[in-house]
Amino acid sequence: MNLAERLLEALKGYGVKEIFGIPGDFALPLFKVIEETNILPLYTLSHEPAVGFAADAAARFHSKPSVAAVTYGAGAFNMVNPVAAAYAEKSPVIVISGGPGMADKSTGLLVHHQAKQLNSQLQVYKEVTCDQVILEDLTQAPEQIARVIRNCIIESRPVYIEAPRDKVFEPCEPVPVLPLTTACDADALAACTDEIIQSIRQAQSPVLMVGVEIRRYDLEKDVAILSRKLGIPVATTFMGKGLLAGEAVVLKGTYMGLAGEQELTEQVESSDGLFLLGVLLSDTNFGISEKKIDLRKTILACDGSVSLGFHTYPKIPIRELVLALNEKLPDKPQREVTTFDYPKGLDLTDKPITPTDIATAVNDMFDNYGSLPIAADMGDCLFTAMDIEYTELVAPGYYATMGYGVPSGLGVQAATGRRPLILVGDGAFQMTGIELLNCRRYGWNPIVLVFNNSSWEMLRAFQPESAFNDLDKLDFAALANAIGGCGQTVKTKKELHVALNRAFGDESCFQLVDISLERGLMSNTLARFVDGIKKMRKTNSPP
Ligand code: S1T
Ligand code: MG
Repeated sequence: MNLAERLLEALKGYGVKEIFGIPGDFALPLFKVIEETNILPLYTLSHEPAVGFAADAAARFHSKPSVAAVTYGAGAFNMVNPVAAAYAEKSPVIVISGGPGMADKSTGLLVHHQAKQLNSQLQVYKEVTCDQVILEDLTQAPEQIARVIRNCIIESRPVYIEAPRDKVFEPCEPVPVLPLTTACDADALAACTDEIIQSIRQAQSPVLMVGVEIRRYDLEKDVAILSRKLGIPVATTFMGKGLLAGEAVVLKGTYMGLAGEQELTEQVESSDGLFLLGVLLSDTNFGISEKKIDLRKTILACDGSVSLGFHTYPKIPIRELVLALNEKLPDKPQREVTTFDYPKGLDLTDKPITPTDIATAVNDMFDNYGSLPIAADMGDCLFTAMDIEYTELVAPGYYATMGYGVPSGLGVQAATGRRPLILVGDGAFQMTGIELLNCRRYGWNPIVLVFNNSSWEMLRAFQPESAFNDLDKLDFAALANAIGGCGQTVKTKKELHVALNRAFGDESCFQLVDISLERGLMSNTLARFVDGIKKMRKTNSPP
């Protein structure tokens, strides 16, 4: 078998289920093998940022790596931002790039698609991946491929593999299967779990806050068991909204500091036993805490270590930690499972629509048709999603890049076969919304809600005096009809309800509802978030 076949065989063996990509001359041999062997399905999209976002979302849903395959130079550089987003949010994307072969490198001429140097691309990708390799020596390639894929899984971060085009068809040995467990000192693990259990038992008001790592390491069921054994309330971070969906836990909601539900904010910030499990300490998770959370009083398990107060247990992987805690803790009777109320029952009037009406209307649809997994872009659509009933959600909650919504929704449907609900602002839709033209080829039928306020509203909230936040009022419904979907424009609450009913009821193609919103309107959550940020900036600004 040749290098490409061995690589594909290994990817499949380590749990990869699909490849997203766009070929180019440096990658044509690789894509030829991908297509002709069909070891893994290939989904080509229209622009490389979408390839990266789709693979990111697929990886988040699988809790296993997904592949973004591109050509050298123009393709790979186009995808740096999505891979940076995946790195920041710990999504295991495997970047595979075609590359120049020896013949290309020895002409003495500048190679097309080359930037500064031939290895400039590798240098750039070193900044947004946890491991990298250029497969130049096929005697080493099997071990190199195994090492890089394993690191992608263990660290739950992107990795970079460059396959020179003159190597793809060369014979190659099988890629070894490496163990995916990581060394964990048993005594340290025992001491760490004892200390965690003791500090939670001594606390008056312990709270378990879960973050994205419990999904990345496929631990949601184990963490649900842990929360029941600990018998303490659970909250998610902003990034972690949607975690534990469907699990029987005492879930109090999503912590958002000043922008969140006051009672939960108080419960988290006054806790004397806050257990942050798989939580990234990002500004979007904790940037607008009403009271500074004293991290010295918290237990933080993330990135392979556990900190309690002023001391840290290094090399305690989160999987081993959760399983050891569950092993030690006795079962407890299941307490009531809290369900928190979301806005429902949209009033069907001819009044204009507000962002929170959209959440209400979606909640009404979920009651009638069942809930859908949600892919949200950056903008008020993501803050509005906080008012939508608890379901699985992929969104750039920390890295906060626009352009994520539509491609990630396509990635969710490719990865899971489930119809996604995509929430996207008009500004973000202009970046990657056109990727919907790929739906017909693959039979994808997402429901896309465009928050059309003809504005970069989130920016206007911080800098209202800037006219550049005014966007043109575009007809996205007409665009949808032109590229194989069904588009509807709505201006009133009643029209919104009718259009959503039609969209949820029609699975024949992708459905786009172009929702007219007035400029200057924000969801309740975004309004509180903006106030919180402004308050923090005022407090922290020099006198
Ligand atoms: N470019 C990219 C790729 N990502 C970004 N996050 C930004 C720029 C900055 C930015 C925001 S929010 C925002 C921009 C330009 C406006 C979003 O407009 P739209 O999609 O219409 O949503 P809404 O009208 O609800 O704001 C964040 C703060 O960085
Ligand atoms: Mg907008």
